[in-house]
Amino acid sequence: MRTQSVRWRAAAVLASVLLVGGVAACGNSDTGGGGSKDDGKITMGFSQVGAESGWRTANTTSIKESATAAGIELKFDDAQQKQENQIKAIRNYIQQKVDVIAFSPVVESGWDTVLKEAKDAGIPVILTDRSVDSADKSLYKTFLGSDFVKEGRLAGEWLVEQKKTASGPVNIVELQGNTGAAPANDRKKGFGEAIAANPNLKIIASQPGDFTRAGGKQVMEQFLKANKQIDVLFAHNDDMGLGALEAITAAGKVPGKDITIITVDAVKDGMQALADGKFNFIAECSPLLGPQLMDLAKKVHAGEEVPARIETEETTFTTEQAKEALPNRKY
Ligand code: GYE
Repeated sequence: MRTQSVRWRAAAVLASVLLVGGVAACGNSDTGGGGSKDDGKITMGFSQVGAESGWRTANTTSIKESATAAGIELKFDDAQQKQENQIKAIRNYIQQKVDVIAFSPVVESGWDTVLKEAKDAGIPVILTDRSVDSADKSLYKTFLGSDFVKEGRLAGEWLVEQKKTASGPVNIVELQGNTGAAPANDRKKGFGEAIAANPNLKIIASQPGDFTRAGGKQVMEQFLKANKQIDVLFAHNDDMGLGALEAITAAGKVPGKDITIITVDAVKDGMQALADGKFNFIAECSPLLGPQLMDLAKKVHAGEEVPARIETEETTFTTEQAKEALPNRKY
């Protein structure tokens, strides 16, 4: 008897889930073409920046795993750091009438047209990791990601504190992320604002290294050739910092001692370099955005209001803190 009633209840629950799912799907197609399938399953089209860094790899894994866990069907495209590929992928998703489009825009500008196309098709868009500079905020539902200005500021404030007794100029070189990317623009801004507190701190060279190890190595080699005295490197991510380590060592200098190295992200390899004393400070940027993204997709699909901006919680690490955190680091 007991098993029977349990079974009956399970069947009732299943029926109501299917019903709610069906209604949600119909509701969505009423809004103008998104979510044409009536199977109650949410389909997300996701356009990823690329595979340029350890951060990105961890972010992709988080998104794929969370989609599976949330029962969301994921269509995934790697844009290889090219905006044109992202626009193509988004147009494909519109054509396929996915329920939700999510993407991490490689650069900040130039999205209005394609975002308008998605809006006209009734498909909600969620920005994740990086944002766009569109004036029309109705073109997307929400932006989930870090405060990159804050990361740059935290990096700069740490340096100001370290160099507060410096009596002469402190020469800083900066490895930027890819040109036009939100984290490159914002980290530069935050860092610059913070170090303005001490006029001895001067950025003597600043170039994009595209967030890659190869880019970081190559640009650091140029910096070392062109500048006799480099005291500090600020790299917009761990990978560029890791690439720069090779160039610094090859130039006969000791990273972390002859040159103070500050980075952003705190992926495992970066944290190891910090624990080993090759890096000196990292401002964390979490790539584990998948669970929150899937949750938002469900809410947006169900027509629920979501906050326009959701910020990731983050911290900073010194060498001692990296040693402590490393054993439990997930990415
Ligand atoms: O810091 C970098 C990656 O957009 C926050 O992109 C992300 C950045 C991250 O390539 O490593």
